[in-house]
Amino acid sequence: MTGLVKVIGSGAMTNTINGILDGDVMLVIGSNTTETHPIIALRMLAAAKNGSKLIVADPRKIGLCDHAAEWMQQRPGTDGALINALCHVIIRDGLEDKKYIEEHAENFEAFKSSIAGCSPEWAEKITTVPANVIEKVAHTFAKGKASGIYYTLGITQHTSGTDNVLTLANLAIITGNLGKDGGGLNPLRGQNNVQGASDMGCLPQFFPGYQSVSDEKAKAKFAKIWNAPMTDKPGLMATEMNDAMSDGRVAGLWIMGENPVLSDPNAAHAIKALKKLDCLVVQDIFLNETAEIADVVLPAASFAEKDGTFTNTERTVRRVRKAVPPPGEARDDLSIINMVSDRILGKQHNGYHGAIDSVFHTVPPFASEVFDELSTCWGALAGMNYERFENEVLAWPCPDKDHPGTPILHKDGVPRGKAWLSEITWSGSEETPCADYPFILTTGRVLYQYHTGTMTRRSEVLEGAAPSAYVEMNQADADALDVKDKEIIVASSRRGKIEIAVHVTDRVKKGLVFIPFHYKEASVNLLTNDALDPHCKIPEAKVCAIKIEKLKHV
Ligand SMILES: Nc1nc2c(c(=O)[nH]1)N[C@H]1C(S)=C(S)[C@@H](COP(=O)(O)OP(=O)(O)OC[C@H]3O[C@@H](n4cnc5c(=O)[nH]c(N)nc54)[C@H](O)[C@@H]3O)O[C@H]1N2
Ligand SMILES: Nc1nc2c(c(=O)[nH]1)N[C@H]1C(S)=C(S)[C@@H](COP(=O)(O)OP(=O)(O)OC[C@H]3O[C@@H](n4cnc5c(=O)[nH]c(N)nc54)[C@H](O)[C@@H]3O)O[C@H]1N2
Ligand SMILES: [Mo]
Repeated sequence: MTGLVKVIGSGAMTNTINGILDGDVMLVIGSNTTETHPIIALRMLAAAKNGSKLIVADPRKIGLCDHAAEWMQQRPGTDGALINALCHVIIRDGLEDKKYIEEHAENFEAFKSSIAGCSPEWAEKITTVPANVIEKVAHTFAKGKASGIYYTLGITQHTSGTDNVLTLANLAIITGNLGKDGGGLNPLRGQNNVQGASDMGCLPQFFPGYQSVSDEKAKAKFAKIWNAPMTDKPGLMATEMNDAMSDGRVAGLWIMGENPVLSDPNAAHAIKALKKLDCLVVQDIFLNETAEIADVVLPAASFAEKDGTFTNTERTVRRVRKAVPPPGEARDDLSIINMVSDRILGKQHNGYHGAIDSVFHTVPPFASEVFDELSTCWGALAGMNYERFENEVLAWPCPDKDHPGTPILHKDGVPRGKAWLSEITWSGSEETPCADYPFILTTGRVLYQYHTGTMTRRSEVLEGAAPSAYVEMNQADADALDVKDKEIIVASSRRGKIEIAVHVTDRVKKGLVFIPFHYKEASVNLLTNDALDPHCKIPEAKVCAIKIEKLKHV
C-alpha cells in the first residue's frame, strides 16, 4: 500500500474526464466503460472519433472493442505479465521517455532488470495475447504524444490487485505520461461518492485526507481538533471483518449503505459471520437482504432527500441538495449518526421526534458545518466551502480561498519528489482451473443494474431491460456440455452452487464464463473466492474456478 500511495496518492484520477479528449492514445484495461461509466465512455468514443487510438485490454469482448484500434484479450488474472511485457518492449526498443525518467523517476535500473525476462513471447504463453500484438501496443502507447491509462476492477479485484496498479504506474512513468494533459493514470472510481468517502477517512488506516493514524503529528492534530484521545492502530478493512466476526474478535457491526449478504465474495461465509454477531445494525434506504437478518434497522434518507457533497472520480466536489423530505421516519445518514452519538454522550433529544427540526428533519451538526471542520483538518480542502460551491466546480487540492482547484495532479512532479518504479514479479490468481473445476469464472456488472439491485430492481424500466441472471458462455463450451442457450445449468465452486440460465455468446472465449452479481435468485457471490490482496485487502472477485453441469430433472 505504501508503494501505491507513494505513486498515486488517494487513488483518484490524476487527470480529468474532459481531458480524455486531449490525448491521442487511450489504454482502457479492465474497465467495461460503456456499461459502468457511460458518460466517461462518451468522451472516449468522441476522442476515438477524433483520431485518438483506443487500446482495449479485457478478457471479454466489451462494447469498446468495436471502436478499438487494438484489443488484447488476455486470460483473466494475467495483467501483471501483460503490462510488464509492454514495459519490456518499450525499454528494449528505446522508446522510454529518458528525460522524464532522469528528472522525475527513480529506481530505473533495478526496475529494468526486474523485467528483463518479460519478453512478449514469455507474456504470450501466460496471457494468450500474441507477442506481435503486445509489441504493436507498446509502440503505439509509447509513441503517443499523450497516452492515458484508464482502469477499474479488471485490474484491481485480484490477489495481485495492488501489484497490477503498480505495473500500470510503471508504464505511465517510463513513458512520461504523469502530469500531462490527456495522459495520466486514471482509476475510474465506482460509486458516485466513493472518492468523497475515502477523502473523509472512511478507510481504517487514515484520518481524513489520507493522514495516517500511525503518524504522531496527525494523531496529535486530530486529538486536538476532536478533543479526544486518538488511536494509532489501523482498524480492520471491511473485507477482513468477516473472519474477525467468525472468530469472535468483532461482536457488533453497524452497516451503512451496504448489502454484504449479496455483495461479499464467498457470501455463505459472510452470512454465517453476520449471523454470529451479538448485534447487527443496518442503516439503509430499503430493507435489503442484510437488513433482513439485522437486529436493528435504521431507515435512512436517499441522495435526493439530504444535503451534502459528493466528490467524483476526478476529485471535483459538488453540492447535493435536498429536493424532497425523507418519507416516514427515515432520516439522513448524518442526522442518524448525530442522534446516536448524542445519546452516547448523554445529550437527550426529548424522545425521537422532539429535537428534530420538523421542517428539515435534521439534527445538528449540519453537513456544511462538518465540511467546514474538514477543511481545517486537510489542506487539500482548505480553500473550499459551501459558498464557493454555488458558483464554482473545484477539484482538490484547493489550498486557499483564492485557489482555482487542481484538475490535473503531478504537473510539477509527484508528491514524494520522484516517482518510484516498482519491481513487480507477476503472480497468478489464487484459484486456477483444474480437472474438477475446469472453468474460470469472472464476475461484474451490466448497464441496467446497480450492484445488488436494491434500487435498480425496483425500477420497472431498468428491471424490464435486464430482468434475470445469466452465465455468458462460449458456443464451444455449450456444445461440449450439451447445453443450449437459455437452458438452466448448475454452476458450482468449492464454496457454493447456483442454478442459472446459459447465455451463449462470443463475448467470452472457451474456458471462461461471466456472471453479473446483481441477482439474488442466482447470487454469484456464493461461488466467488474471498482470497484477499495482501496490501489493500480487495477480494479476488474477478477470478475463481467453477464447474458447470446440466440440471438433472428428478
Ligand atoms: N451499470 C452499472 N454501473 C456501475 C456499477 C453498477 O453496478 N452498474 N457499479 C459501479 C462501481 S461501484 C464500480 S467499482 C464500477 C466498476 O466498473 P468496471 O470495473 O468497469 O465493472 P466490472 O463489470 O466489474 O468489470 C470490468 C471489466 O473487467 C473485465 N475483467 C475481468 N477479469 C479481468 C482481468 O483479469 N483483467 C482485465 N484487464 N479485465 C478483466 C471484465 O470483462 C469487465 O469488462 O462500476 C460502477 N458503475
Ligand atoms: N462478485 C462480485 N462481487 C462484488 C463486485 C464484483 O465486481 N463482483 N464488486 C464489488 C464492488 S466494487 C462494490 S462497490 C460492492 C457493492 O456492494 P454494496 O455496496 O453492498 O451493494 P449495493 O447494492 O450498492 O448496496 C448499497 C446499499 O446502500 C443503500 N443506499 C443507497 N443510498 C443510500 C443512502 O443514501 N444511505 C444509506 N444508508 N443507504 C443507501 C442501498 O439501498 C443498498 O442496500 O460490491 C462488491 N462485490
Ligand atoms: Mo465499487
